[in-house]
Amino acid sequence: MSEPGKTKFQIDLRRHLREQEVNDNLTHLICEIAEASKYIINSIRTGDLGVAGTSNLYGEEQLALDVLADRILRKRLDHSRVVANMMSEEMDEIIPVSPDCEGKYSVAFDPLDGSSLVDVNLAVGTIVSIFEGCDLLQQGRNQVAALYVLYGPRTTLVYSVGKGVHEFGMNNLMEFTLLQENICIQPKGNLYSPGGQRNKYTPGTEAFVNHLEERGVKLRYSGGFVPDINQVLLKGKGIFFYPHLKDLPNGKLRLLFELNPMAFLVEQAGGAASTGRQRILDLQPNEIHGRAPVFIGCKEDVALAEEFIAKFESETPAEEKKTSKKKFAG
Ligand code: AFP
Repeated sequence: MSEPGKTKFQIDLRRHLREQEVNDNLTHLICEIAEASKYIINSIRTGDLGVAGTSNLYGEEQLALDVLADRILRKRLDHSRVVANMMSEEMDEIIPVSPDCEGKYSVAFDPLDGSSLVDVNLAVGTIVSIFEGCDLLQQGRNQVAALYVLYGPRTTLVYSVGKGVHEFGMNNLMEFTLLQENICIQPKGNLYSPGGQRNKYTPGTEAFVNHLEERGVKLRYSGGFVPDINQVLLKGKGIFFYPHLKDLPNGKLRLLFELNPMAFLVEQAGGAASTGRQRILDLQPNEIHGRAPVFIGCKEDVALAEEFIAKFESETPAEEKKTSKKKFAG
């Protein structure tokens, strides 16, 4: 129940978390992440768009903004007193924060996903996955919370603690206030976001895309995972995919800090997230930077993708078989 006299949509993030009966430590953690986003926004607006002169584990040149956003979040989490372990796309390994796991959380995050889009002024975002305790190499279905902050024409934050998906907007005082609660995705959509090069699609994905185009589904793709997923969530319809490719059997997106949190949010909104063969949230990661193919959005469209893949690609590629059983290729 919101405070008498306060309309539901003046509720700030901390109050909403309290109304969802989220415990104090997790409430504090989520609010600290929201607080960090204010400094990330500032770095996007005023920061150096150049390169940091370093590269991440993937050998990708780190942009100054990537490194800055990573530092901002890392510092917040470090001093939050409720984090046991953390890791991000920019880190080579898991960073221990506290040996004591009791009442604490482990956090995997992509500090500035899509950062290469900033210099062409397209939307980017921060993606966060939260587990209880010390273990970050758990199946995604064990997450206790997931959220993203979208730095677009407006700055919005979308979170779930397993009780629906809720969107907040940043006001002119840089506070996050409730925009909408219990976001729902329809069973079938009318837009698709196809990642990866079309000429590298495998037969099943190719057949699926042909079917979508014959159905008159519109293509919407920004190159940023956060705005593209946000579009599917807030329009309540659509499917995003970055599939297994002929030369990339595990696709491009990272399981721990891109796919797991978005799969948690989309499933909480009534959608689905699959590798094309199995549920993303059931994947058992064996190493922190593993990748997986992804089809995520309307439940019926994801199921259809799986049908096309099963029909046209009876054999699971050797690479994915090895990956899904033992470890994720880096
Ligand atoms: P960067 O973070 O390197 O810009 O990559 C963004 C991303 O990981 C994800 O946000 C997009 O969905 C995907 O890559 C886009 O990949 P393509 O540029 O190959 O379409």
